[in-house]
Amino acid sequence: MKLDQNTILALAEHLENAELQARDVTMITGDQPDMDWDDAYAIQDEIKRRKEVRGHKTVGLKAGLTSFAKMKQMGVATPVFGFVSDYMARPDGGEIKHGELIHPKVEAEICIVTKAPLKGPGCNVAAVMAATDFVIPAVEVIDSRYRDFKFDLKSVIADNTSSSRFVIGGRPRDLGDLDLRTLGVVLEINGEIRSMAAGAAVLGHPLAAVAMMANHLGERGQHIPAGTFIMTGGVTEALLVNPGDNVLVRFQDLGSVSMRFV
Ligand code: 0L1
Ligand code: MG
Repeated sequence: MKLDQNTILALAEHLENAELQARDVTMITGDQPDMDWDDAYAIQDEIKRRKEVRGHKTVGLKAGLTSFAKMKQMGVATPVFGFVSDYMARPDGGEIKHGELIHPKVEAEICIVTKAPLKGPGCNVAAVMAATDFVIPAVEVIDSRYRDFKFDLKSVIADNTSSSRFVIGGRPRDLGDLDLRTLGVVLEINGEIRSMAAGAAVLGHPLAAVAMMANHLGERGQHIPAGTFIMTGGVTEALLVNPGDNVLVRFQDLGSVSMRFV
């Protein structure tokens, strides 16, 4: 680690305030060019600690930048990992207040809930399959706190991978009834098809993102507990939304997820 504890605490407060006040900020590595990956995750951990101290529950984990489309969109080659809190959840078919966010984008995600702990290193897709309780679809609303989306990966990790809102919908299905690689996803905004993809867009298999997450946590002496909701990453590129937009995502075999931005 390159940053001292006071700097980590100050940067976590700075980024969390930007999230809660829907105020954009400049990329933090601009002022902290020596910041390393451990510093970035330490800032994210401190943001999680701050939320939990205020009584918010951490209700899920997420992998981000896992699809070839998103990696291309963001010009990166490595996934990132973050978390979602209880207050970020919105009901399927409900409203999301655009004014509470900076410049939200939507992305369709194949998610799982685990029924057994997953521990790295050495976690692979088969181990994740054995630990999967059920599959469920969601739409993630990401909202980078960085002005004009100008950031690098370390800044994104510190900013809890742009987590802001998420909507779980559709219906839970057993993994054995699905082929997540060929599972099709169609994303519409205001009735217009804006993006289409299959599950294999996420690292060849969406559960590969979960294996990478378990291995990432294993390096830090952590694991994925049983009963964890995990978002495997957007299958498509992320799409900007405006007030008044209706978003509908149809997931093959899993039903649909919708929301309206007001
Ligand atoms: O969920 C994600 O894919 C995280 C994306 C982080 C970068 C961004 O805000 O686009
Ligand atoms: Mg995502």
